[in-house]
Amino acid sequence: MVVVLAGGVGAAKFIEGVVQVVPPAQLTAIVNTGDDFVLHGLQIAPDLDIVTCTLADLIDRQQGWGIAGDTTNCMEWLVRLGGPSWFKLGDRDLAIHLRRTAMRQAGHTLSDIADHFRQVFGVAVHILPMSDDPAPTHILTAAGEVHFETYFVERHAQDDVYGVRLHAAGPARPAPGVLAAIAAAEVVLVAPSNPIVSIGPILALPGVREALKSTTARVVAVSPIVGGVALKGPAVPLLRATGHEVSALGVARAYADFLDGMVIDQVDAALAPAIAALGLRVAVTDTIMRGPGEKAHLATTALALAR
Ligand code: FO1
Repeated sequence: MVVVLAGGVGAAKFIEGVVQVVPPAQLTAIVNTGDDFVLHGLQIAPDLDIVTCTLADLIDRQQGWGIAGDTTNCMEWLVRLGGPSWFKLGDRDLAIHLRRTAMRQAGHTLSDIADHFRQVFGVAVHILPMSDDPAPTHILTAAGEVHFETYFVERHAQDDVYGVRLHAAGPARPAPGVLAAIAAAEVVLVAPSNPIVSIGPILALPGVREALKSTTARVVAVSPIVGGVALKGPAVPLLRATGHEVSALGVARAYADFLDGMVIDQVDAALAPAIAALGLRVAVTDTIMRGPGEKAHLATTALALAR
């Protein structure tokens, strides 16, 4: 069994590589739910939907989120009726959120719903939300404390950031199966996702860091920082605001207590000795996932480092 700790777009592309080299039914993705929020009265779960819809080949590949070829009739009327316009939700995407909300109201857990959706969409990879409890990530900014999606999408990540508050709704527990999957895994891969707001919320759940330290699985991360920049999203200001060096070495240090190995990009080859000095194995390769070949290559490199 292989477990992948996952955020959104970068993780989904990475898992597309892993399923080329590992039977999908032997793979479990543990997905961040810190981005989840309520809009138009609907429960939105961006990273779960991005991972599920990417693996189902339904995703809008240009954006990395939303459904390919979706229409926007409902959103246009929601805005016309005075609703918020800053978070774009297509008609089919809205159906997912309507159904999720109805199932939550009927008493189903987020885990039940994630499993139902992945089966409906024909995804063989097991998809576990990190928690069934609300665990919103808040960003502490010059404009006040706001939900991650408000900071990132509504306010275009323009505010100065002073800190991050994970699980802002109160204590959250790992979803059923999360700790067991890590304990039983042969390999745990940390996807090239934002270490602070995508992987950070998973690591902050009680027992997860301990499970990663005590598992017999080899734990290997792929650096989401390449040449000092993030391929996508606001990792740079968030790493800086939380006191981390903005580099593959900074990410390695943040994970060093549970990590066995790290895959870094070839442009960061000079950092390999410093990462190895943390006691980690290091693989240096092209980590930019342009197409299926590069995704498979990255997955193979990470698995080889682990094994
Ligand atoms: N990201 C945006 O930048 N703008 C949007 O309007 C937007 C809508 C959206 C709808 C559904 C969904 O599943 C994701 C969506 N995202 C949008 C992506 C999302 O904000 C982030 O990329 C993730 O939360 C970070 O992983």
